[in-house]
Amino acid sequence: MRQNLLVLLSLGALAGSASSQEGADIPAAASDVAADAPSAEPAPAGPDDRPNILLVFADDQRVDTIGAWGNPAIQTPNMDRIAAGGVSFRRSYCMGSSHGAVCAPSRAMLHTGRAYHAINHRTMEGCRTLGELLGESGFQTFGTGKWHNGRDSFTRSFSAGREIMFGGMSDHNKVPVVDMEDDGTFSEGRRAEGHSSDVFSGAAADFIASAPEDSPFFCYVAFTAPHDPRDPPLAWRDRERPALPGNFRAQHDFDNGFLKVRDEKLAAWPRDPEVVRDQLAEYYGLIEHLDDAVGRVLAAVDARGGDRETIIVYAADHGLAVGSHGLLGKQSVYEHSLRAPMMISGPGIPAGRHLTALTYLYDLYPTLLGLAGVGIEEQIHGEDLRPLWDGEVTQVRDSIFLSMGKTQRAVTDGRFKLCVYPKVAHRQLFDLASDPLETMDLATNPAYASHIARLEREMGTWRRLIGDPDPLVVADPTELRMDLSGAKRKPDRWQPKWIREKYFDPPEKEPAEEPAQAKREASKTEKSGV
Ligand SMILES: [Ca+2]
Repeated sequence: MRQNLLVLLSLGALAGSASSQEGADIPAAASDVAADAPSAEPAPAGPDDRPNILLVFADDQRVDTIGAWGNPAIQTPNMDRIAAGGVSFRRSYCMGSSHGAVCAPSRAMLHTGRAYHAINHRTMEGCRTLGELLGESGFQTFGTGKWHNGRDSFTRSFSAGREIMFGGMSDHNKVPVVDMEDDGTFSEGRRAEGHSSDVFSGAAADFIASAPEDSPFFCYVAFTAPHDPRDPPLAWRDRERPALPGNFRAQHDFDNGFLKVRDEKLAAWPRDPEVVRDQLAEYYGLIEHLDDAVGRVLAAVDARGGDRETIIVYAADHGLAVGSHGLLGKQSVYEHSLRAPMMISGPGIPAGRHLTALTYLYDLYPTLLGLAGVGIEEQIHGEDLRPLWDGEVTQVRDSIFLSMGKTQRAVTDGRFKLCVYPKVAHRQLFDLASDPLETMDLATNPAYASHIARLEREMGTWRRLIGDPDPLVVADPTELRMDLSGAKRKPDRWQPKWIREKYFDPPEKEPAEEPAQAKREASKTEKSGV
C-alpha cells in the first residue's frame, strides 16, 4: 500500500505492542530505536546558504476557507499569495486523535512525522522533533504561539521563544503567555497585550527582523485562530454572513461518541440556521484577521532582503464543522473536520500548482527536513512530498486512515470513504467524487458491497501498521440515535462576555470574576486538555 512498507511494518509492529491506554508512552522498543539513532547530519562546512523555513500554523481552520482555494465569500490575500507562489496540497489530512482535544495529537504528529498512536503527545518523549533536528543541523530555531505538547519538548525544539502559550486555548484577548529565557527556562506567566493573532505575528516578525544572517532560521508561529472563542476584533466581526454549508443539519444523525464535547456546546440543539450563519461570520472574520496577521509575518520576510530565500509553509492542525452534519467541532472523521489547508512555497517549488495526492500534515516533517538537507534516522510514517511537485510520482500513498477516540474510524482511497462507528455498530460509505459533502450514505446499498469489502481490508492493513488498539466491533453497542434538543449547555471559561450573552442562556447566578492573576491563568490553561 505504500513504498516503504518495511519501515512502516517495523514501526507498526512496535506500536502494536503499546499499551492500549490513550496517550500511552511510546513502547520501550521504539524508544530504544530513537535513542540509538545517530544524531542529525552535522552543519555543512563553509557558508550555510540553505533557505530559511517559516512554518505558519493555524488552529481549527476548515479546508474551504481560503479565497484562492475557491471560496469567494472570504478574503485571504496573504494565504492566497502563498498559494500563488507555491504548491497547494488540496487533499491533506490530520489522522485524528485519541480524544476530543484533537490539537495536541495533531501537533505531535507534525513535529515528529509519526501517527499519533506511536507518540506520547503530551511530551513527544522518545521522538526527535522537527525543530530539534533543524537546530542541530545549524538552523536558528524560534517558536511562538500555541504549544500543546509540554514544556520540555518546546525546549528541545527551539533555542529561542517568545509569547508562548502552553495549552489548548484561551480568550483571544487574554492570552496567558511566557517567554523562553536564554538558559532554556521560562519566564513567569503574564497576560499578552492585544489579540492573539497580533501578539504571535508580532513576535514572529520581530524574530525574523533581528535573526542573524550567517545561518538560516526556522521560525514556527502557531496561531490560536481560528479556534474558538470566535472573537475577532470588532472591525472583522462586522461582515456579511456566509451561506450555510451544503451539508448543514440541525443535529447529527447518530451518536458518534463526541456529540457532547465542549466544542459542540457553543450553540443550542437543534442547530438554528441563523445562529450557525452568525458563528460562521465570526469564524470567517477570525480567519480574515488571521490572514492580516500572516501578512505582517510575510512582510518581515520580504523586508530582510539579502540572498537567502525562505521556504514558507502554511498549514492548520485540522478542520472544523461549524454547522456541517449538525456538528460544530472537529471531533469527527468527516472531510470538513480532518482535512485542513496545507501549502508550501520556496526555492525550487513550483508556483501556483494544486495537487490532489493524498497527504497527511505529518508529511511536512520529512519534507522540510529533506529540503534542509537533514537526514532522518527515525522510523516515521510521514512521506517526503518533494517527489510530488517534482513530478517523479503522482501519489505517496494509496489511502488515508482516520480515527477519533475509540468511536470513529474511516479510510478513503480518495474516491470512496468507509466510516465505522463501533460503539453504535454503524457504518457509512460515501462516494467523494459525486458527494464531496458526505450527505448520501451508500453503506446499505448492495451495489457498493465490493467497495466496502476493499476498504475494510485497507482499514485493517492500516490498523495493523500503526497499532490501532481499539476494536471495530463491540459486544454491547449502544443506542444509535441521540436527540440533544434542549440539552443544557454552559459556556466554558474562555468565552468572552458578548459570546456568552449571544449564544448561551443567562446563568442562574452571575459567574465569579475570572482570577486576575495571570500566572494562575497560565497554569490553568496549560493543564487543560482542550
Ligand atoms: Ca486545533
